[in-house]
Amino acid sequence: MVHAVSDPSSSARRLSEPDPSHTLEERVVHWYFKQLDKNSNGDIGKKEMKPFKRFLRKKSKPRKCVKKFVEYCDVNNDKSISVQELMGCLGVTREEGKTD
Ligand SMILES: [Ca+2]
Ligand SMILES: [Ca+2]
Repeated sequence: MVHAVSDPSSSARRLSEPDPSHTLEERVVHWYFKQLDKNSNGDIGKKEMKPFKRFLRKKSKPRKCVKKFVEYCDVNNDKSISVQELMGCLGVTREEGKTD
């Protein structure tokens, strides 16, 4: 008897496996981004930023810093935060050859 060579478990597992090239921080930011991006359009808009601001307020003492922080995050000034911008402002960037 000849068996068909197929292993459904291996292909199913591949999807759920995290990308090994991503650092833990990157995965956390990606996860956090997904939580904030309620309409899944790949950007954190003004309304979606509210929980993030709340989180920042807990972390930082002077309130005006929160506004500055979001402005600082929004590199291209489109009033929404992309996952790259979020990673950048949280310090989770992998710029090769940059030691600072
Ligand atoms: Ca969104
Ligand atoms: Ca932006």
